[in-house]
Amino acid sequence: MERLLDKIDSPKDLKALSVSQLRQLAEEIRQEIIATTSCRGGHLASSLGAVELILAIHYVFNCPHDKIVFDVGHQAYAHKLITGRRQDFKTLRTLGGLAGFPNRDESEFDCFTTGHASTSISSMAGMACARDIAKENFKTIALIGDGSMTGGLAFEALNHVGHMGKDLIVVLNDNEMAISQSVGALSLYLSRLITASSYNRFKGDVEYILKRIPAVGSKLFQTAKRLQKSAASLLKPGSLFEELGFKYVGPVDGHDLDILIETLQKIAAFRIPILFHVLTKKGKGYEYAEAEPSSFHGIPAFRIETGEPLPPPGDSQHCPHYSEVFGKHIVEIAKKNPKTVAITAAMTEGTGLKEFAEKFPNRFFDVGIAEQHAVTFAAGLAAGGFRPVFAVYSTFLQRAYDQIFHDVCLQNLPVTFAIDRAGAVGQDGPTHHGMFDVAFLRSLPNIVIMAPKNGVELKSMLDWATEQPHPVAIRYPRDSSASVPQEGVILPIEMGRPEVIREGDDLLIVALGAMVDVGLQAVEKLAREGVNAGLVNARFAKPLDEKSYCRIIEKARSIITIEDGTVAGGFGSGLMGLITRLKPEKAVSFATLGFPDRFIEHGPRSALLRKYGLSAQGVIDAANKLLGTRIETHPRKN
Ligand SMILES: Cc1ncc(C[n+]2csc(CCOP(=O)(O)OP(=O)(O)O)c2C)c(N)n1
Repeated sequence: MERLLDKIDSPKDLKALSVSQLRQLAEEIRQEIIATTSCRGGHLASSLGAVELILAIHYVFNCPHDKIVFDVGHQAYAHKLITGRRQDFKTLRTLGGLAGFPNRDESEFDCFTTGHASTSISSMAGMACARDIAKENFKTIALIGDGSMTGGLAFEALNHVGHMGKDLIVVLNDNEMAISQSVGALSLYLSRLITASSYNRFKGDVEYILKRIPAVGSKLFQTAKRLQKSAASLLKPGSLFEELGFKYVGPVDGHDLDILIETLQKIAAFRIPILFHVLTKKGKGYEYAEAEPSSFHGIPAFRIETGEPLPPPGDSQHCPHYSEVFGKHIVEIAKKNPKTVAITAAMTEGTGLKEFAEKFPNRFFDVGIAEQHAVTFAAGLAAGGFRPVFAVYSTFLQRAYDQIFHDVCLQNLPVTFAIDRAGAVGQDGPTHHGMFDVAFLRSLPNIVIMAPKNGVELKSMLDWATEQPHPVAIRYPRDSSASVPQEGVILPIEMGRPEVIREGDDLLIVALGAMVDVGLQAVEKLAREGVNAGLVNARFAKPLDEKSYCRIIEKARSIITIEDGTVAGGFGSGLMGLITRLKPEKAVSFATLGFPDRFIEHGPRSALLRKYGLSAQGVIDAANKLLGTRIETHPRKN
């Protein structure tokens, strides 16, 4: 049977459909999303939960004239499918294919590029103000989840924009989940609104029944009403949002297209700030995602029939990822030191803190999507004599730069930052790559920045970091932790000191973290071609121990640094600065390998590393340039 979806090239095509056809379309969209994410991975559960909501918004409003901003944007697959990207949807998250999030460069229907949480109300309100100054006429709508509503930025926006009285709409997509269960007072408040709404419905039913009891019914009704009065005022729905200047509408069933469309049509007629509270089920329509919405939040490719994740290509024996190594070891550290406390900003599973949370509930804090608060909260814990470890993805730590400066580094407090997803993360793309942590942390006094070459070294670094009297950041990628085989005795971690893995006279390769593996492969290939290259595992991006580097570079004429991050202000530029300072008379040719000074697209991590020369071949190409040789190590075709 021909699908309705195959005839939808733009949201205009929706308008010709009846509501029952929209229901069929919703089902077809779900199947398409499940089929594509089963091959490509992606944000399945959130996207399944928002299908009817997205259809209803597009049905009532006129995008791209009206502006819809998706918070995070991980729920926007249905939007992509009905805005002219259906044919390309199968390329989702692949190199050169559709992005996993809304992107202004991808479509005129994506009015704002997103990926990080809690930005939608601010940006949508900015568009509303721009519209009014320019005397234009369109609607602006922010679609935000209850998890993203816990972010400070969303609160700041609510505080600012409600009272401006502008014509704008916030649609609150409440599934009572962030990645895990939503946390905090706002989440409790939203639950009370839901309960209040069932209470109000229940109250309506009671009134209906009492009034129909002959003779006494009306009296009973009056008495019941008096009794209810005080409780009812407590349960007045949406009063928090009303106080902030919004007209609160809801809560309504976010999978009921009739009610969604009817309510949105009414809302569209208003020209005031509206908060429309919608209840949805995360993972709706796919039994495994409904049963385990957290696991299906962001997933790798999976088997549709069973919901089981497929092993990544080439991963024959499972080797623990850095996050897993971190998660297990921080539990060991906490067992030994009762002062160890752990913090996450709504990423318990992703950062590997699940076991810690179960074993030490009193020493574990999920603060919600609130990275700024997490850092200052950690600083407070450290000032109170504890050893906080904030496990966070590199890209989300960017939110908290001022807090790292003002609350941690300036006071030299012993907070450990376990920076996961450093470097290229892969399919989530530029909003999620962890390119900048070394560059932005390196300029702050007091903080020490480290990167392990493998899982064993990550453990030693964690042991060391959690004993230091100052802040320490340890960065590691979204990757398997056994990249570099561990042989022999592990040298103890000493402040700023690198580890010499191999001596060599012709060329020196200094690699940071997981890039040691790339260096090792290059060194071995070069050795086969008669080039004697040395390899150093930097261990530290800051500080760089002068004595060690003085000795290491003594004979080196050509140096290549490799790092999984931006070269602009990164580790390589730090080392180059040190060498020119230490040996101004020495003529050294230098190449810094890393990601270039621009935003890096989405695609598999391994493909991105190859594309940007962070591979054995990339190092050999750089060596050729520096040494003026032409070493050919590409496999030859016979
Ligand atoms: C600043 C920031 N921190 C963390 C994340 C990771 N993250 C992506 S979605 C998400 C949960 C969002 O919950 P909600 O807004 O309720 O949407 P749902 O997935 O439940 O539909 C989190 C924590 C992020 N995108 N941005």
